[in-house]
Order: sequence, then structure tokens, then C-alpha cells
Amino acid sequence: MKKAVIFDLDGVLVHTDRLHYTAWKELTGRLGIPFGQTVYRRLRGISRMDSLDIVLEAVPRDFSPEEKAALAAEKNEAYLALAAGLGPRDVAEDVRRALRGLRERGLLLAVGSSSRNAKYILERTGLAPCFDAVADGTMVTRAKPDPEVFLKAAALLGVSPGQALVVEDAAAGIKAARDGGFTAVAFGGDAVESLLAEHRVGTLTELLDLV
Ligand code: XGP
Repeated sequence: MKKAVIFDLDGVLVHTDRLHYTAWKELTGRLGIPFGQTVYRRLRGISRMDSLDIVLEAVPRDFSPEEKAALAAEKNEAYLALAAGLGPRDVAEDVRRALRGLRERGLLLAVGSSSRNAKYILERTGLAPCFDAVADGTMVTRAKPDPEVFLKAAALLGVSPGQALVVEDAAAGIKAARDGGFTAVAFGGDAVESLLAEHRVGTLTELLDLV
């Protein structure tokens, strides 16, 4: 019997993955760096600075820490401008039903996200009160695929990894979940993510059959 479910945020609870894509696209467009879904797939689930390092692989020169900080800040400003338009209407009915059902079954609920904007997004969408704990990119030293953020979420909930499901749409997150000793559930995604996870769901309400 599981006691808790830990959710990734971007692309699982809210479609902020699309906004991250657009913000990276704006930055790379200004810099004249090629950027599309193939590169973006590698950014899913990982931290802002790790994402930037991947984006800058296409540029044949080194960037100073100050230049990188400025580029990361530019991307984040673009992201926050897009995220300012988010509201409770951006939470799918499937997400609401799943969270309600899990809560009714007595499960503890947490968010485990690499994003440093996770709490802001949870507030904007009205999802914050649905969770017992939030572990995000501001609270860890090693981002996914390291398990630290999920271990932090489990510790905040007071459960062991074996007692929790982790719901993820990205390969980095599924690896983090598995390496941390959690049961990984792939949400959506493609064959690669699905193969790495113990379970696969197409909708979050399907989680109610797994707990
Ligand atoms: P933050 C974001 C990254 O910028 C983005 O590339 C990742 O896909 C996303 O986290 C994964 O959740 O981090 O800039 O919101 O801190």
C-alpha cells in the first residue's frame, strides 16, 4: 500500500512545459541558436542552469558565469511574463479529479520539481492548498536526474521512498525516481519514458487504480 504520491509539476500538473519551450525559443532566437523539440526534450525535468548548458552547446565558445547568469535571467523573465497569464482554468479537470480522489483515499500529496518557479505556479493556478509538501529547485543542490528533490519531498511528508509513487513525464525525472527507490509512473511521454517507468498512465485519474 502506498502512502503518498509525489508529482512533477511542469507538463504533469500544469502545461507550463509549453511556456518553458516558448521562453527558451525566445532566448535562442535572439542569440541565433537553433532550437526545436529535439533539443527541448533534453531540457525537460532538469534545472534552469543545466538547461542553459545544453542550449549553449550549439555555440562554439565558452560563456563566463556572469554571461550565463544573465542569459538564465533573460529566459526566466520571458517565462514569468508568459506564466503571469496562468490561472485556475489552466488546471485540467483530470488533474483536479485525480488529486481529489487520492486525497479521499487518504494519500499524502507532494510536488517534486526542478523548477525554481514551482511555488509561484502552484499559487497562480490555485493548486497550492492541494499539497502537503513542495520540494523544488530552490531547495536542492543536485537537480534531476539526481533523486534529491524527490527524497526531499518524501522527507517533508515523513514517508520512505518505497511508500511513494512519483508521477513524471520526463526521462530525467523517471531516472531520479527510480534511483531514489520510488515507484515511477510515466505520464504521457513517449516510448523512452514509458520503458523506464514501472507504470504508465495516459490520464492522472488512472493513478486511482494504482494506489
Ligand atoms: P526554472 C525549469 C527549466 O528552466 C526548464 O528548462 C525545465 O524544463 C523545467 O525547469 C523543468 O521543470 O526551471 O527556470 O523554472 O527554475
